[in-house]
Amino acid sequence: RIEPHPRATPPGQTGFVWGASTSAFQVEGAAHLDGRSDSIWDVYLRAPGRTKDTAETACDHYHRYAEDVALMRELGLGAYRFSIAWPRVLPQGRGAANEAGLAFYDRLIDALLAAGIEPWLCLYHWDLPQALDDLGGWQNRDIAGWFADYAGLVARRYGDRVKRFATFNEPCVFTLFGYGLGWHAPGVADKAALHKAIHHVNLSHGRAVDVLRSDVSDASIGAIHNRQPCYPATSNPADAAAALRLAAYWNDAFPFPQAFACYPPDLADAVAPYIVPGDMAQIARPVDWFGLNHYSPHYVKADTNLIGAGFGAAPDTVPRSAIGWPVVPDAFRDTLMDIHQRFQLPIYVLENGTAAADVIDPTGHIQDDGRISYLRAYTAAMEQAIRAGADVRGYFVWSLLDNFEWGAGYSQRFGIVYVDHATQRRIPKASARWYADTIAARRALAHASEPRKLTESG
Ligand code: GBH
Repeated sequence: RIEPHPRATPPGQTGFVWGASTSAFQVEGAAHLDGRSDSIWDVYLRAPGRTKDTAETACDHYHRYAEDVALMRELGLGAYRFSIAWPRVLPQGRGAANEAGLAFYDRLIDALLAAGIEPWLCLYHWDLPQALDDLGGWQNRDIAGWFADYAGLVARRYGDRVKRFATFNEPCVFTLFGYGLGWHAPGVADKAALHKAIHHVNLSHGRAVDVLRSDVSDASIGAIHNRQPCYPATSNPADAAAALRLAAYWNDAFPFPQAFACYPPDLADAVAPYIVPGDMAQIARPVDWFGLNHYSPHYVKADTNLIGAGFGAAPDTVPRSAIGWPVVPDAFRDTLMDIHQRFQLPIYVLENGTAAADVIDPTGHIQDDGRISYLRAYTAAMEQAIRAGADVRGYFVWSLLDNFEWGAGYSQRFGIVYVDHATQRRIPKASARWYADTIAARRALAHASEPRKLTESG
């Protein structure tokens, strides 16, 4: 299956795609409009002790999508990655489709195409219909069939206009945080739940790949994985062992079976009870690219939690962003090289970015120097990886808009466009201008280096 790939396309060369990403739950709002039902995140956020913020309105993208597409066009984006809210198009998760919900994505996709922006559609960015969680959610093996049916509905509805499909966003984060550590919806912290969820998500991925292949001609399909080096926080051997354990979950629980039809050795025994003959081949369907989300490396310490590894323990010498995440561009370059070596697929960076201190100056401009220097350093690291042979074909910044940052609510701003959450006013930050200029400069470079067409006069 693994074919040698043509050498890397340097960014700027025609074909390299520059874009921005969002997800349905984080931007859409209209949480109970036009027939959308609760997702597990709506329910999770209502429980005591969570952030007081809600995603009921979020960025009101459901109503302001046209304005947002116009902004993307102004910035010169070549592509926009969004996700479909499963509870909007299938309120019960399965069975009857909701025409009003489906029609929203028709409007969005048509607006993108009219603006010359390629839609990248992600099927699952964490907002499982609550109705399916009531039946066991990702712990119930039947979900592979429900997910395949949902994928088919989306493929048949939009596949005439959308060709880029991602099955899952960061399967490791929502399984480990949602079923293992209890930090994300649905808030379960249980070893068996985690391992069932891991296997059923992998199975659902493979089933969806088959459906997308058969229902969409020329589909270009991948999954989006978070991957980052897991460094021991100290030279203590217990931390070194914890770092290896975390890496098995964090980096390999999904990409490894999806590429090689087996679980990483550290996980194999734990997942084995849930595997039925035929599953591993069903999971490892060929895909067209590797989607990477990357922000920073992990610094890991031994812990008493169910995987024996805790993170967020970066030594004081490591530079950090406004929210304390380590800023280590070399780790991004290394991650890209590692993916290239192991998986030998074209790579799309589908999330990279940072929260930063956004300062409104007296003229109303928003200065976010921290974000600009982060993006500058990280795109430079990507270019180093490309020069070293990694087949990176696109870069999408997280995020287009300041949006609902899960457990942190609206307290963290990742957008290159500022959103005043009280008025919904959008104000492009200095980083948006920087990104637009960067894209334009790379495009100009690409066109200048293209072989000139011979005219009739020669
Ligand atoms: C992505 O998750 C999501 O896909 C996206 O929805 C989200 O808005 C975006 O990133 C920004 O968070 O231990 O201090 O080093 C990323 C999830 C981020 C989870 C880094 C673990 C560790 C921080 N990961 N985090 S730290």
